[in-house]
Amino acid sequence: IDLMGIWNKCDEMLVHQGEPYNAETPVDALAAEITPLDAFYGRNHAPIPHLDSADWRLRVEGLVDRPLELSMDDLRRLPERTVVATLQCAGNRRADLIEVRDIPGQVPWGPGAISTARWSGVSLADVLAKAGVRPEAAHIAFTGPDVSELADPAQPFGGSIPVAKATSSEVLLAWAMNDQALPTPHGAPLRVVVPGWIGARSVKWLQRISAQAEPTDNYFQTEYSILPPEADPETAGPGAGITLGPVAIHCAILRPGKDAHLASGPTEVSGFAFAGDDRTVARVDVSADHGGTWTHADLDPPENPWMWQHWHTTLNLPIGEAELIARAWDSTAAVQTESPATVWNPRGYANNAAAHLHITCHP
Ligand code: MTE
Ligand code: MO
Repeated sequence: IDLMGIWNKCDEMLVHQGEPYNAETPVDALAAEITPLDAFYGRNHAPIPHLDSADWRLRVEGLVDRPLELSMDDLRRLPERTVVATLQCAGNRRADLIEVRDIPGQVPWGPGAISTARWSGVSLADVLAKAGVRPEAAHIAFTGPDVSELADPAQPFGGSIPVAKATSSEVLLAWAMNDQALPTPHGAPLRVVVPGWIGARSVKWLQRISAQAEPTDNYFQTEYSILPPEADPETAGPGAGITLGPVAIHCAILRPGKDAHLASGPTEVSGFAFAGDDRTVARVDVSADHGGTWTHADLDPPENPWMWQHWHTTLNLPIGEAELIARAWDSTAAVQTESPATVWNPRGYANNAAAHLHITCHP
């Protein structure tokens, strides 16, 4: 069957680019615990490849005792695992950084380059155990087939994670999303899902896993890094930045909407927060007076550490213009920084500044 054919995009997607396809999840879907498949954000660096799952093979090689070549049938003989996990692009909320200073050539993501699915497949740890990862291996590298024009030199998309994360129970090689076959745009027949880490490490259309002593030298491994503000991303070398791994605590205000006009008085304010890595969200504070006073929002309890948590509260809004601010704390007491200016970086990654929202209230 042609999976692309049965994959419908929700009409409300905020499409930043058609080719490569880059689109963010609309607000209604961000407010749901599990994102419907047709509204799950899409982040691509090259045209979406169409792989025939019958001929497809996964190679497992490098510092392993038993190199493997596995078909989908081979993989399906391993125990099936399911993890509900939020996936978030490192470029999420870049638009707020662009307001501080322009970031040319990068997708101006709002708060919707994030979604949550129920992922099913095999545990990466089980596949690595079959291959026998040697003690000298410290990193597990993933490679897909899609060659991006951005990569220099030209090479397929890839990334790596440390062995400790790769052998944790939450990292999956997934063939299903929300109990349906993984759609082609999301990586069919098989993708990596690295819960709590930036989306770029969850390599789609996975073809090769390699155990190695060092992180991968794939272009995208260090492209996804935080450069110092004065660095020129065109000339910065691979070692110039802080390579991104775990997501940092952040939140978004979903309702009211940006620049909304509404009646003054008691108003429901809601959104989500995502802690990243193996942390949970501990508290979300919301202010309508520039941080003079804060209200603690009602926060959904964590179902597992890999998921976002939604929150809501009621604020008494005065007549006139107002700015709502929301800031989240995680279970290690890390809190979001106040201003996007603090975290501005030349490629516009990992914006975890507090959420700011301008509204106007009428009598
Ligand atoms: N895998 C491949 N092969 N090619 C890609 O361009 N994009 C990465 C990651 N895996 C990418 C990839 C990035 S940056 C993100 S944020 C997620 O996939 C997005 O996954 P989605 O499109 O299923 O939402
Ligand atoms: Mo991403």
